[in-house]
Order: sequence, then structure tokens, then C-alpha cells
Amino acid sequence: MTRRLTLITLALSALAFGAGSAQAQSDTVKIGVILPMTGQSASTGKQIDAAIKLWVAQNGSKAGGKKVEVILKDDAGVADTTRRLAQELVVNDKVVALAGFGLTPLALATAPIATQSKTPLVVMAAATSMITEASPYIVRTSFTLPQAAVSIAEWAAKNKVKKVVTLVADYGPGNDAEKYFADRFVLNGGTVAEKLRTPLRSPDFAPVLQKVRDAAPDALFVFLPSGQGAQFMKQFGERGLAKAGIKLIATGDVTDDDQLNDMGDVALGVVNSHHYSAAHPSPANKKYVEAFEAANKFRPNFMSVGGYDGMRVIYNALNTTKGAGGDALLAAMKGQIFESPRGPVLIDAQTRDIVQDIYIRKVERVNGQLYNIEFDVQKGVKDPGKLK
Ligand code: VNL
Repeated sequence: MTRRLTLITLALSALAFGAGSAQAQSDTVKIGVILPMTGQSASTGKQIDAAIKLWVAQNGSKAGGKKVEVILKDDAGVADTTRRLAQELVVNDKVVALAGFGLTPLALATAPIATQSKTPLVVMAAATSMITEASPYIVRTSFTLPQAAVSIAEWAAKNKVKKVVTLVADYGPGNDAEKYFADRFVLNGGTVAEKLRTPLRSPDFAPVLQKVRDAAPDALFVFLPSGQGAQFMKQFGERGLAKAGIKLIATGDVTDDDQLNDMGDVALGVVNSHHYSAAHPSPANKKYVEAFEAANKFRPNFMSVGGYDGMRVIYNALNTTKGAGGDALLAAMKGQIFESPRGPVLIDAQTRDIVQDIYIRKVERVNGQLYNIEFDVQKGVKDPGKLK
């Protein structure tokens, strides 16, 4: 009896050992994607998930000689959930990379897990400058708010805008947008009359728009996270700010391609700065938009290219390491150069942040549809938050 039990125990542990070693040299590598698929930022999850699926459909589910398995988890935009899901993906699923991260607090909450487990973490959406400094394992394929805000501040100062009020969402990327816009605008001779903020969750724009009216600036500069632009634009229109002669300028998060076409005439003429427009006139982008719209029946926005290029960075790196993870995979992500649907892109090897062109655009109606039409560009913009 004892002997039989021992034999069974031996057999079981041999099985367990066998399974373990099969896992270690598995033919499959897993990528853990965490996105807000529900809740206030669900449109960001929807866009990035669609882009990841498009990448896999176009490039196959093999990289570095291994089968790639993407595991998608919904954090509903709640940081404690993001961290817990990341932990499970690392410990139980043994993912080679974590990816996604729809909001800054979600990326920051997960940074220690990337560091402790030496798992590369690809930020596809969140855009506060300092995120890449929260872990040496973080690589970013989205953008930074300083990249966008400095460019529109330059444009405003050169285009008869003297007095501005700023309005931002009251958290990381809003702080960045407010600071980098104001610093550059004032440096170029402008005045910031007032700095207003709305909460990240369920903002009400009516009271702040009244303050803007009272301050009567030449322009209102706005940053709000993807998903809030349409509601803001509606209230901006209803409160008659444009009629009062107050120009609207913004980062492209506000004139987001996900919602732009439904915003109506109030959005026409809004000048804004960003790294991606669905109307970007390059053959690579035409191909991207056509394939994306055919697969999804909605237009790709700037979040989608962060997801698409994030997958590209992971696939490229897996091809270099032949499927190995950890420090080798991280090293293979650094310094990548490629043409994105947005234009030429570099993953800066020192900062692990993205270097890209920032476009100045104006909302125009083209063939009955609203688009951000690019009319000026600043080439190869490094995150100004890292030029200290
Ligand atoms: C963030 C920045 C989120 C820009 C956004 O949309 C955005 C962020 C959800 O870092 O939280 O457009």
C-alpha cells in the first residue's frame, strides 16, 4: 500500500515535472493584454483590441518561430484590477510581455510587477510623460502629452492667439498638458489667464465653460482623455463660446477619430495637434484604415495605432530573441525603427519612449465626413518631458 502510494506520488511528480519542462520550452509564447473593455474608457479598449486583432490577422500568429497567443483581460479602468490581472498573467500564464494600459493610473499600478518579474510592459495608450520612468521594463508605443501640447502652444503663439484659458482633466496627462502648453505659450509671449480642471470620472463641463466665457480669452486650450471629446464639444457649442469669439484649440484627444464624425459643425475649424489622424495621407495609412474599417465598421483612432505598433514592437522583438522573454526581449524592443500608419517612428533606446512626428491639424469636412486634416508637422519629436 505504501509502496503503491509512493509510486503514484512519483508518477504524479514526474507528470508535473514533465508538464513544467514542456512549459519552459513551450512552442507557444503568450502576450497578456489588459484593457478597459467596459466602463468610461471602453472605447479605448475597443480600438486597441481591434488593432491587435488586425495585426494578428495580417501577420499571422507566429513570431520568433513560436506560436503567439494573445490573452485579453478587461480591467474596466480600475487600477487595483489591472495590477491583479497583471500578476495573474505573469505568475499563472507566464506571459512574455504585458501590454495595453488605457489610462495612466493603470500603467503606474502595474509598473512594479514588470520590474519584479523582468517582464517587458508595452504601454499602448497611457500618455503621461513619467510612465516610462516608473519601470526600466516599460516601453511606450502611444505618445506623450508634452509632445502634443508643446506643438499646439507653438502654433497658437504664431497665430494671433495672445490670451488663453486652459482646461484639462485633473490627473497625470492633464497636468502634463497644462504645464507644457502654458510654459511654451508664455515663453513665446502669450498669457494664460486661467487654468481650469475637470475630474477624470463623470466630468460636468457647464461650470468651467461659464468661467471660460467670463474670462473672454482669444482661445481655450483643452486636453481631455479619449472618449470625453464629444460631450465636451456639444456643451462648448450649446454655451455659445464660439459665437462669443473664443477659439477652441486642443490636443487631438478631443477631436478623436472615434467620435469626431458625430460631433457636427461645432468641431469644424478646431486646430489641434497629435501624432495620428485617420486622414494621414500616406500609402501605409490608407492600407491600414481600409483594412481596419473593413474588419470593424468603425474608424481607427490614435489609440488603435498604439495597439497596432505595440504588437509590431513585440513581434519584431520575439523574432530577434527567437521567442525568448525577459531582458533579451526588452533589449530587442529598444531602438526599433519602422513606418507606422502615423508616419516614421523610433523607440528611443535610452528612454524606451516613442519618438515621432507631431502634426498640426484642422477639422474639415471631406466627402461629407469630419476629419483632422494635417497642415503642418514637427518631425521626430522626442518627449519634451525627458529633455530635462
Ligand atoms: C490618457 C492620455 C488617456 C490620453 C487617454 O484616453 C488619452 C492617460 C483614455 O494617460 O490616461 O487620450
